[in-house]
Amino acid sequence: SSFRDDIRRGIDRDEFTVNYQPVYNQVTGCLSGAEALLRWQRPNGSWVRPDIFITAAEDEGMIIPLTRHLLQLVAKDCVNWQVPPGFNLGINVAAEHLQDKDFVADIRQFALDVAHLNATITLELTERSLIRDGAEVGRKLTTLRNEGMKVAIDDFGTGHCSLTYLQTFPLDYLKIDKGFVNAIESVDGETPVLDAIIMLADKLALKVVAEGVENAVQMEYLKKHSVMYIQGYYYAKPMDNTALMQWIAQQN
Ligand code: G
Ligand code: G
Ligand code: G
Ligand code: MN
Ligand code: NA
Repeated sequence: SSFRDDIRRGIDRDEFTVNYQPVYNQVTGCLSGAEALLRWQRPNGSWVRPDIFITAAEDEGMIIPLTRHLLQLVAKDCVNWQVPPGFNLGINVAAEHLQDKDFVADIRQFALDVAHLNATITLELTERSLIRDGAEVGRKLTTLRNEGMKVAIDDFGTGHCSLTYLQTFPLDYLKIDKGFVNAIESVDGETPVLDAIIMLADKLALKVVAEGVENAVQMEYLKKHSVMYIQGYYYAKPMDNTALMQWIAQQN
């Protein structure tokens, strides 16, 4: 199909770039890491929305080559980064890639490419597409975790199988979808579903990242409920590599 060819040509013609969204640790008051987010600008200057092209890539068998391309772009970008110790680099991985025989090799190669950073790579798994053969994927994730990588469940609460994921995969972080953060109405109120997710994460000893945090009320609420990591426009928007390097430099 033509989207498939467009993506392939886009890779060949270097139309993809990576934005990075800083994540804040509200306990230390410091930058804790950043999530890599792919961007696509066509030769005519228009941007293709990521939810559109990621879904198309997933549907048309292009998400694995596109993710490999992203890993190469990130490796190039981070050559000159000076990140604080323990910096967390979030990479979104699709179900199809997790199920591919070369997944572990792809991630190991990336880890070697960025080894100079001394960062921790966090693999973000979404529930957009169902993971079949959970036991095999679980073994791959265990292998990578034994080599120092972390695993996050992304967009938690929005997919088909969140609770199954919690039981099947070795996990470190739970990223709460912005829809639940958006439901916060006041600092002292209750947000029942959000509160239940936070309690669940605590029970499972998972660290929590709140996504889509846009204002002070949400930030204060999440602090009050001991959510350690904050990601959203309130702290920082996704930014290009140059802006990220400036952002990191300003932290010290
Ligand atoms: O960045 P927003 O940046 O608009 O991203 C929209 C959606 O696209 C999000 O659900 C995000 O997880 C997904 N996305 C962005 N970059 C990547 C990527 O490199 N790989 C995958 N699999 N998904 C991505
Ligand atoms: O991978 P994931 O679906 O978590 O990607 C994060 C998505 O959320 C990206 O599309 C990113 O641009 C978007 N995003 C990040 N911060 C905010 C925010 O504060 N508000 C909203 N509405 N979207 C955000
Ligand atoms: O001044 P400083 O470099 O700490 O702030 C960097 C960014 O982090 C700013 O955009 C600021 O809005 C956000 N920020 C830092 N700490 C806090 C905090 O404790 N609460 C809130 N609400 N925002 C913070
Ligand atoms: Mn993500
Ligand atoms: Na998410």
